[in-house]
Amino acid sequence: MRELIDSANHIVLIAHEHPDADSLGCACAFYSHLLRSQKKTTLFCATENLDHNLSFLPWFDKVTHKFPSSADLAISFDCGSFTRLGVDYTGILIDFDHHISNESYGTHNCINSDALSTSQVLYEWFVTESIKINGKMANALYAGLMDDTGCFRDPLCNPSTFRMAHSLLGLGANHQECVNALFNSHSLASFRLKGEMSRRMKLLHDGRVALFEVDQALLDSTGGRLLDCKAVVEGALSLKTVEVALLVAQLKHGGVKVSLRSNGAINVAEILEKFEGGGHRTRAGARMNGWTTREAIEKLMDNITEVLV
Ligand SMILES: [Mn+2]
Repeated sequence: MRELIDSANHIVLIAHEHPDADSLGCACAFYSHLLRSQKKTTLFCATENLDHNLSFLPWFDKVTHKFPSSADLAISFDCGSFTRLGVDYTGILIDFDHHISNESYGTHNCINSDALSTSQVLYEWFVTESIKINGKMANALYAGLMDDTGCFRDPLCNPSTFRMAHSLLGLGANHQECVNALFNSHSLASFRLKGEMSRRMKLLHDGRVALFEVDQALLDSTGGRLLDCKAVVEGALSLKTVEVALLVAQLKHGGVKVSLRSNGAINVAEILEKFEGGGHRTRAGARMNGWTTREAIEKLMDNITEVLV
């Protein structure tokens, strides 16, 4: 893989559509790394309106939404499936990822589904390859780890998670900047949305399942975004009895977006794989085109009920 990178003339680094700090952070970290080689490099993301909370990531302003035709190597970060790239690229592709559901769509794949973030996969690759991690790279990788572990609250956090965090902080990652941007900067709209979603939350199966149904009217009346809903769903896991939290959100142009979170007891990626979704044991998502929220809730609850022992 190192040879591929060394011999390429124009490398494109791809963050997935609607990127989070893990995907974009990795791409930015790799961009910082390649800048030292003075190689032609493009930072690409198909989504035009990036989440402004991510603007603290290094080289955020360098992200372009037009895929360069002269690229002879692409590297994708945190894209669990080929469609998440948001571009029909057919050349040589290196795929760095940690999704269990990843189907190894790259021509070269660097996937570790035990890693809690793609930034962990990338960090370990940098270490193996003896690539020096500068302060900008450290901050971007730390942001990815923090985001994907829910600010280190994921029950799967383990000694290697904290060893990596410790090392990155030593290399110049800024904890305060990352935590403020990723976890302490809510919009008023998201706050209002949280209140309304909490009020409407349904507890099922003796409180073991928290169900959130979100329609367009709720998003419109609060001004909240789909992205804001996910944090609310994750928060429901802090309720003592809740093992699984389910969000079914109506999409503007039809179909529904599903997010499923678990406290680790149940593998939610397995459930959503049946609906062409995927993710991780504790966090998974799916887009169900052509489904109404009613139908989706019914079918998903059937599947959840089956695995609740
Ligand atoms: Mn990730």
